[in-house]
Amino acid sequence: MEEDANATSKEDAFMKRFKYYKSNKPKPSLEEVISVEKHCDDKITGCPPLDITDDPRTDLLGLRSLKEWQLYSFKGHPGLLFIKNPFTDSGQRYWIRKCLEEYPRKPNRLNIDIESNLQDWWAECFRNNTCDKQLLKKLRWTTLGYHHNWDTKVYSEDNRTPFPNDLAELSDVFAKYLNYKHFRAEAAIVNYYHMNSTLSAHTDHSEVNLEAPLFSFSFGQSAIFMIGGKDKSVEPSAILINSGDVVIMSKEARLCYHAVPKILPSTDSPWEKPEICKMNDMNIDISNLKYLTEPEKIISVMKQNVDNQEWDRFRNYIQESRINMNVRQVLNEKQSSLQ
Ligand SMILES: O=C(O)CCC(=O)C(=O)O
Repeated sequence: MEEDANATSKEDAFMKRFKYYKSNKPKPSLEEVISVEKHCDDKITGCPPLDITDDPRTDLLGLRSLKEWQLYSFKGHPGLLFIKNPFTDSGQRYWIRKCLEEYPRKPNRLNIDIESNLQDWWAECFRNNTCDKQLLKKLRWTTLGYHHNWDTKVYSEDNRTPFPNDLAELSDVFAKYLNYKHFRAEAAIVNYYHMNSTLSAHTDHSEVNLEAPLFSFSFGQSAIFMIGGKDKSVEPSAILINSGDVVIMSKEARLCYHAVPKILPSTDSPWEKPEICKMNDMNIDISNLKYLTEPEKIISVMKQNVDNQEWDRFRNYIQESRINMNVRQVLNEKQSSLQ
């Protein structure tokens, strides 16, 4: 009997922690939450800077020079990697705006499609120059490329639309940095969280290719990200994710249970920093682009974003929300379709 009770409590290790961090009354202690800012040396290892030449695409994609990137690994979670905000402040504005204004347009799929099949969610939210707050709050996810099927969890060729070039290019910079030479971004889920949102425990196992890493880019409010093992009995760790941070689930960590039990108010708003005004000094080198055919479109959006008034709608949203772009490769290296 005692053994049974133990077994149940072991199985529930992930869920117990999830409930603990999710709770509002009482509020959880954040003491055990691993943060790269807190120098948790017993849990995190700062990786020495990789011997890498800079990537000419960084400025254009709103990234700092690779030489400045800070890469971490986690002692209890082999394959889990973390890059502390490698984005410039104008880069943060760019990607936040893309996730709101462009990615939720058709032909991409949205959670609200079942009730209202909108061509352009963001434009609809601001139709007639008024803000439809209810509609703004309703968006929970957008899918890109191979669309994740939430019921069957199976990707299919007839549920696929073009993957955005800029996000493919961004993911390629990260893949190259980590020496994944053949990574191709083919599917993404963009998650939209409000202050009371959570994402329950799950594994991402629908992709044919489970060797390729999964790249997770976060912007806006902070979050507690939990990651455990291949089943829920493994005691998970809780990690603080701030705006701009990138989590990479590779190797052993690729199929581990993970969840987001809590959104926390961010202590910094990098998307508000005055560095944004330096747009004209940017060193734009468009050589070596792999997916982007119209880099001038990115420059144009970045320039528009300098205008604080124009950026106001995006600011109002992100001040109370978190956005996460979760990018995967679906196919094996030599495969060109699921057929
Ligand atoms: O929001 C996050 O940090 C994680 C999102 C996630 O796990 C997913 O989309 O599968």
